[in-house]
Amino acid sequence: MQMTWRWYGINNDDITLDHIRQIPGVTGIVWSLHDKVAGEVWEEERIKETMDHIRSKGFNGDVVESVNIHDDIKLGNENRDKYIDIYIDTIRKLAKEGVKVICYNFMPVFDWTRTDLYKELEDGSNALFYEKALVEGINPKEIADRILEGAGDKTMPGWEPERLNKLEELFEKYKDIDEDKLFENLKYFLERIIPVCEEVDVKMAIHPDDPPWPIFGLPRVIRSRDHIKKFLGLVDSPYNGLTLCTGSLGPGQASEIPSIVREFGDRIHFAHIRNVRVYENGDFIEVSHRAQDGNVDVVEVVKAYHEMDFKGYVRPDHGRHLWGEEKTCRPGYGLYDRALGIMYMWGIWDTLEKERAAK
Ligand code: CS2
Ligand code: MN
Repeated sequence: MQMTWRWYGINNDDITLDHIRQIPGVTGIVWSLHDKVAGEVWEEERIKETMDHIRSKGFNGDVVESVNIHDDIKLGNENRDKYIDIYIDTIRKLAKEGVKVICYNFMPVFDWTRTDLYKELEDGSNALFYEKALVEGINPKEIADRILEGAGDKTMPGWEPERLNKLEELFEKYKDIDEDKLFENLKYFLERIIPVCEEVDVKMAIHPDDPPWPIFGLPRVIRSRDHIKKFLGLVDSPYNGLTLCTGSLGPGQASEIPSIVREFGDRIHFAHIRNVRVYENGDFIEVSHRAQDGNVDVVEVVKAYHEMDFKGYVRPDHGRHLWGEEKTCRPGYGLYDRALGIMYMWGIWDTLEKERAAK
């Protein structure tokens, strides 16, 4: 596995590449042009500038997370071809600079959703929390306001204020889009982009929906083993692959994740690994990577990747906020817990490597 770290860019992240260099075994930086809204053109100079900076510190910039998809593509309306052309242009430009994997998601309107960004855990740290009943009864605008308020002056991918200001309009457009229709629109998108990816050798890696169930009446299509199977069949090419996120799938089916990894391993290009604790009423909170701390058995997950000799990219996904860092860090993206998570994953991986060598 190639260990990576999600970094938000020059002047957009308190954690610098010099900090990241001190975390053992991190070879790649997962990046994006975070000021770009979905559907905007990515300029070659900006891509090159970021890649050069990442490389100047000894890292690769092989993975981009994310190039976001314009809602008109998800809606399948008359503007979609224009936005798919722009997406293809970005794929080609990223390929030219050496990018290998693009992570994206196909969630209508919202990216990941939480009700509380700083919920306190027993140990005094705090983390992202989801209260199921609250989301079932609340107006989506209120959730958006909570998230934006919690993020303060930090940009939050998927929660762009420009877009959220038009929430009612957006919801109106989605009213006739059900799961089948969304799959159809996803297929249309893939059929246009995957041939280009094959030509320029860039792998697409869709991220599961978070939480893995429909919210606010919006369909969600990447949320279980069966949905993943269907997705991979839409265009059966290794370039049409997955970002397998244990944290996103966790609240729905934590115990099945190791078998999902084994089943779809050859189509997983990027692994997000983290743990969640799921309560009986469906609420969940993000916890440390340690298997005992939550419902995702991270030891079994890493074992599954090791068995298949996984050569793809891995990153710790979210972390708890530790030692007061919530005052400065982007929610879910502090330094300490993600670094601890990396050491946990290496501990498992290196032990398995030694065992294998001794056999
Ligand atoms: C990420 C997602 O922070 C996170 O939860 O895992 O926002 C992810 O980047 C997107 O869904 C992928 O497009
Ligand atoms: Mn993830």
